[in-house]
Amino acid sequence: AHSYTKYNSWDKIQSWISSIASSNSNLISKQVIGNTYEGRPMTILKLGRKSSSRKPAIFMDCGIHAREWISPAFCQWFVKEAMSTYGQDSQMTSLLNEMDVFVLPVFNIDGYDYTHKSNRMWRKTRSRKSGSSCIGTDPNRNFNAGWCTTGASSNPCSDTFCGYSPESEIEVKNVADFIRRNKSIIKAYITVHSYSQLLLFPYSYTFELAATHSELLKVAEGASAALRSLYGTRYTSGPGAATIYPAAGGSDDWAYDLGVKYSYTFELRDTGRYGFLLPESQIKPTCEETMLAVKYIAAYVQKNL
Ligand code: 0X9
Ligand code: ZN
Repeated sequence: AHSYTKYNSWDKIQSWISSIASSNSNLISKQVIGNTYEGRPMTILKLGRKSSSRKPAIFMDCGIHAREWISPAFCQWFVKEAMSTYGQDSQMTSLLNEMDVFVLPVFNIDGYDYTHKSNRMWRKTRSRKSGSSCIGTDPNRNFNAGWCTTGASSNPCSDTFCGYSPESEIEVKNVADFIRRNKSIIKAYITVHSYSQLLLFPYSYTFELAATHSELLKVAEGASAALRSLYGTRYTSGPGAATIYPAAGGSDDWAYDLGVKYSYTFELRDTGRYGFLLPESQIKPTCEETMLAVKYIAAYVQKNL
């Protein structure tokens, strides 16, 4: 059965998506933005009080990289918490009254499924192209942001393969199309990865500072402090290139350059003891502390609409 404190398979997450949406039909609507390479539906949950006017929104995705299991676990936790605290917690109530939150629980579904069935350490998508026997593209190297200029590989066998062209991956194209279509209402972009305990923001494709660097840093430091207040978990914040490594083609840089002013990449627990194999006993504390950081960013965005 589905559990918020376990790493659920894609099949369980898929039925969870249907059931949480139907049991909260006042606050959740579902939208399929396309299918993955292997044909699985990519479903976005829109959380928010129904409104006749188009509300400003936050977009959040989890599971860009297949093996980072704590990430989809967080998106599921976020949706659950949003539903159970709406009407109780004043910040969540106000957030969902005034804004919508688009949640894509698993971005790279084919890869995620593959990590459950065949290779736990798989990172990329599962697409194939004639001419190479190697499988998959790194979806976080496939966005059109300095594409394949640094920290990415043009070798299809590499784990950081940038793909044959920007948005060559159908999953990337589906998400980019959705964000472009909703560009006027999307005020923040949050993407959840693991591991390293970092809160990153643009840029990663260049060492140049973003035009709004100081504001991005200030919000990241506030969010990290909120996160740390619960269990003392330390996060480092900063621009991707200088904080982790230069790497082009990432979703955060792409969304920022499109005009989404608040664009963040979380790298959740831990710092390497377990790495991608974070024990299930850490799902609850990790999700609880991360909620505080995401809510901090959301509150800031809401206040500055
Ligand atoms: O390399 C990545 O894609 C991310 N780290 S991970 O270990 N989860 O693979 C960091 C992404 C930072 N942002 C960009 N490179 N744009
Ligand atoms: Zn990742």
